[in-house]
Amino acid sequence: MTTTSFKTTRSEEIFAAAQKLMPGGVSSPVRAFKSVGGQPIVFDRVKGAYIWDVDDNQYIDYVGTWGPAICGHAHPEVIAALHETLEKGTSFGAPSAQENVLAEMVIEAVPSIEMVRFVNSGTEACMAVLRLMRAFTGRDKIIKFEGCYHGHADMFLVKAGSGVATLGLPDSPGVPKSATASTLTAPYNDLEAVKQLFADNPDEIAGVILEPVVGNSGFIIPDAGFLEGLRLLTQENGALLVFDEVMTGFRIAYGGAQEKFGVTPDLTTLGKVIGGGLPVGAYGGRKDIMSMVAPAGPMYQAGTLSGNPLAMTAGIKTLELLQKPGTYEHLDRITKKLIEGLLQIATQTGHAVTGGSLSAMFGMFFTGEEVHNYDDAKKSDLAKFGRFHRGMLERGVYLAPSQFEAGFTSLAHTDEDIDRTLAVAKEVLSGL
Ligand code: KE4
Repeated sequence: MTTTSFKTTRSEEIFAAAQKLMPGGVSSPVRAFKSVGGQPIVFDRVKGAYIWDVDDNQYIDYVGTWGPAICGHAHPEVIAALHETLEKGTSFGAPSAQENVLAEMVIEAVPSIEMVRFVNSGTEACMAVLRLMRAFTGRDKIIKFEGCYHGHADMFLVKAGSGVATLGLPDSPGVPKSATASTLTAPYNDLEAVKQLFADNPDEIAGVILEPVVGNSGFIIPDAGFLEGLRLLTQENGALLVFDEVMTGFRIAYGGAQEKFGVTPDLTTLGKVIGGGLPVGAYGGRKDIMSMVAPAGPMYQAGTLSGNPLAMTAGIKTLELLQKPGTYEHLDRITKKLIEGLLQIATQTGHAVTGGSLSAMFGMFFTGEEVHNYDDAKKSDLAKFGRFHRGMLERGVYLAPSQFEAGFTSLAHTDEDIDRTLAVAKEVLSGL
C-alpha cells in the first residue's frame, strides 16, 4: 500500500481556512495534531469502524470520537431512535421520561451509583463532583494524579511538581493560583505518595479523584492493589474516593472499571459512551452524598441542556446495544488481537515497545521500560510515535494524534479490519 495515493488537498484548504476562524483551527486542542505533527484530516462522514475525509480517503478509526462510538459510528439503531425523538423536539428544559430510563440503566449498571445527575460533558461532571466532594466533607483539598485528565475546569489544570507530592501550580495561563491551591498531586500508582499527602494534610482532604485506568497519559493500568489501597486510605482518612469513568465507563466493562477491578468508589463521573455520540456527562454515587445536590440539597449545579431528550435517546440506545450477549467478549478479543499484533510486529522490526489493552481500550509506548505513571510515559520516544502515527494515517489507519491518548475499538471493528491494520503497521514499522 503506497502513500502516493494519499491526497489531502481539500483537508488542507478547509483546515487553512479554519485556522483563521478558530484558535488553532479546531474546537478542541488535541485535534490539531500538534503532538504528532503534520496536517490533521478533515472528516466528511463516519460509519461503523470507518472515517471518510473530505478528499474521500477512507480510514479504519481507532479514536471513535474519543470514546462515544463504542457501537461503531452512526449505528443505524441509534440514528433511527434519534430520528423518532427529533419529531418530538430537541430540548425541553423540563423533566422527560427518557431521563428516568437512562438514569435507571446507569444506576443498574454501575456498582457505586444509587442516584445520578446528567450534565453536558465530562468536564461538567468532574467540576460538579469536585464541588460535591467538598460540600459533603466540608473539606477543601483534593488529590489528583499526574497525567490524569478530568476536563478543563481550573482546579484540575494543575502542573504536578516533581517529587512525591506538591501543591498544585496552574498549568495554564488564566488559572489563578487560588484555584489550584487546594489541588494536591501525586504520581499514579504511588500509594506511598498518597499516604504522605494524607499525613501532611490531616482532616483537610475531601477526597481522591482518578482515572481507574488512565487513558490521558496513553494507556496505563493500575498496579495490583493500587485501587484497593486508595479505597482503604480514603476510608481511613474520612475522605471520598471518586472514579472518573468518563472514558472507562461502559468500555472497560458494562459496569466500568469499578466492576472490572471490584473496587467501589463513593462517586463516579461518566460521559462519552452514555451520550452515544451526543453531548452527555453524568455524576452519581451514594444516595446520602447525591442528596446534597440542588434542589434536593444545598449544593448548586445546573444546565440548560442537561438531560435533553435527544442525548438521552442516543445514550439509551447505545447502552441497550452494549447489553447484548457477547459484546465485551468481542471487544476484548478484537482489541487484544490488535495490540498483541502491534507489539509483536514492532518487536520483530527492532523497536522497543510496551503496551496492552483492557476490553476496548489499548495503548502502546515506544520504550523498553514499563510504564506505570506519567513520568514513565514521557520518557518514551515521542518523536517515533509521531512518525508511526503519520505512516499509519497515510495508509488509511487513524490512530489518536497523541502518545498521551488511549486507543479505542468498537463493536464494528472486524477481524479483517485488524488484519489490515497489522499489515499496514508492518509496512510502517519496518521503515520507521
Ligand atoms: P469532556 O469535557 O471532553 O466531555 O470530558 C472531559 C474528560 C474527563 N475525564 C476523562 C477521563 C476524559 O478522558 C475526558 C475527556 N477526554 C478527552 C480525550 N482524552 C476528550 C478529547 C478532547 O479533549 O478533545
